[in-house]
Amino acid sequence: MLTRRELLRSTAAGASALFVPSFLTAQDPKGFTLPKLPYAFDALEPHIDAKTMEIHHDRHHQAYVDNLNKALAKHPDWLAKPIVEVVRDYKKLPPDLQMPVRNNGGGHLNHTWFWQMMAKTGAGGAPKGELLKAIEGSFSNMDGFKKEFVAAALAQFGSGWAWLVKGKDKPLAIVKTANQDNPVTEGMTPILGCDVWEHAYYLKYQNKRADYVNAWFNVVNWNFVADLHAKK
Ligand code: MN3
Repeated sequence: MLTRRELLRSTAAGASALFVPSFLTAQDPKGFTLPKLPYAFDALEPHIDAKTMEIHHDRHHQAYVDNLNKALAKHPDWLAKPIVEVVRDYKKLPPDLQMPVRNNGGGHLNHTWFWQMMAKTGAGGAPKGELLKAIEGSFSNMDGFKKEFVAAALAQFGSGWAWLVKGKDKPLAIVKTANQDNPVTEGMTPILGCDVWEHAYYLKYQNKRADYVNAWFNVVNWNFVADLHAKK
């Protein structure tokens, strides 16, 4: 369970308060490391298959970590920053480093978050209380929310992510980002994200992205999402 994790206010968040889990703010000064998956590779079966999880975590995520460390090798001050700040502030880097850090830092941030946003099949709970109220306030009901989320996931041409973020006008909003961009770069706070790169689903779902996203809803860690949502 992730509910015990302390959520920290990011100190350099600027105007808008940004809450991120402590596993995204703790940082080893020697560089970034691949976090352990919080469940077994086959924990999300039958919705997400074990082989996909193994390749996704051990190879894709590892590659983002390795390439990020390589890109920042000559910038120890950046290597020591929490990943969420690296991604939020990458435009302050020298121009030749911005793209590799945007892509690989985003990849590391997004996947570190993504693993926690899912839970073993049957263990993720369901939206309730304040979170459910916020979802209903922004999307009428759960079905309306899911429909809009799946539509955003399908509308992302090529690789990217669909996100549920704390909205400015409405309690919650859905946005999509290309490649490994994260809404934190635009000052938004994501509380749920779905990886719609083909590497996240192709082995089992091939070109059927909608089937993947609908199945993925079965392994969402709503307890974790509620934790993120509860932080003001
Ligand atoms: Mn991925």
